[in-house]
Amino acid sequence: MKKGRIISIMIVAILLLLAGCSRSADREMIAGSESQSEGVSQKTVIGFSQVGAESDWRSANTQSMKDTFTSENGYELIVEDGQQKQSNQIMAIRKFIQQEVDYIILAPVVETGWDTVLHEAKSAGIPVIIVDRMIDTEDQSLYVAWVGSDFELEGRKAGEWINQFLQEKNIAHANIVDIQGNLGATAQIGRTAGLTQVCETNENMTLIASEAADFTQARAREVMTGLLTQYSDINIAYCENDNEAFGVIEAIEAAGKTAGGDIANGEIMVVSFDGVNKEALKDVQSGKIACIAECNPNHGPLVKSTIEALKADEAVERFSYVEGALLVHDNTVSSISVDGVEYTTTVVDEAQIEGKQSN
Ligand code: GZL
Repeated sequence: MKKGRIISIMIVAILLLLAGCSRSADREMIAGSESQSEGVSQKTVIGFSQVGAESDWRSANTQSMKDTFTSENGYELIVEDGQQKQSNQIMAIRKFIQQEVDYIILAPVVETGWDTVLHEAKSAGIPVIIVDRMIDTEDQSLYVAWVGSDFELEGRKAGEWINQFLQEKNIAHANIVDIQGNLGATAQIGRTAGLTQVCETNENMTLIASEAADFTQARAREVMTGLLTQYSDINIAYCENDNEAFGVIEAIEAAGKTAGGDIANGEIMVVSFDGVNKEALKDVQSGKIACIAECNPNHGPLVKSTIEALKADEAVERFSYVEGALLVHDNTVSSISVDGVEYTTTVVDEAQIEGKQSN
């Protein structure tokens, strides 16, 4: 073979080799955010589009996925932080499609607006699992399973606990403000609906105001500060997560009032959701927060069993629920009933606090 031809074949071979390297480099570069595996992966590759890092619950939820989908367990997990913007989450899903991941996990910031991008994932043959909040779609084929909490039940449990507490303390009536999560999130929709349902069926509880605070401490402090100037007769602050409760307590104390259960003597009772960190449970132990409807962030194991079933072509649970307790300051109310189901309360002690993560 002529010398020139050998050289041109070698040049083509080198160019092909470089193209291959740049593709894998592109993949690492496209992955951009955290990928939990080194080098070329023979692993099951998962793209996880997370809402953001707006709360301690969210961080615990992300950690649950990282603890579950490890390289040792045969997975490569790519986590994309949506910073609470749907546009970022849609972009992340498109990256995952481009990277040809094996599965997509989506924790949707809001319920609507997912059909187009999930059709793209479906066309690419990538199964999608929804976690935490729900999506609102006519096309049930756009996702194979959902793992999360029953948020309306959480709200009804917290609302019923308030109702029982008022009766036990012989408090004839209480005015309640609802410090809501980001509007349109399933957790906000459900927790608001649960409280509303209890208020509509019990004359001792009046919902005097509802305002969104996006599940964040800073926004909740601003919202509660405004409500305290608007209303002089707030008895209970119903906070749709613990980070909001921290901000609400700051606002109550800045206004020279006390966060506590002694409503009859002017204290403002704080009720909250999540219960994932030590600070929140210490506030329950001190009485600054009277009750937390726990929301379990540990979705990883249930999502993993769903993916393992899919890999083995086995039947998949379409909806899997994680359970949560009612964490309380004292046993004024030892149990509540919702739809005929009894839920006992758990008085927070050092053991529960030790078991939680630090902020
Ligand atoms: C609940 C989750 C909520 C948490 C908040 O499952 O969607 O979002 O309660 C978080 O802390 O921001």
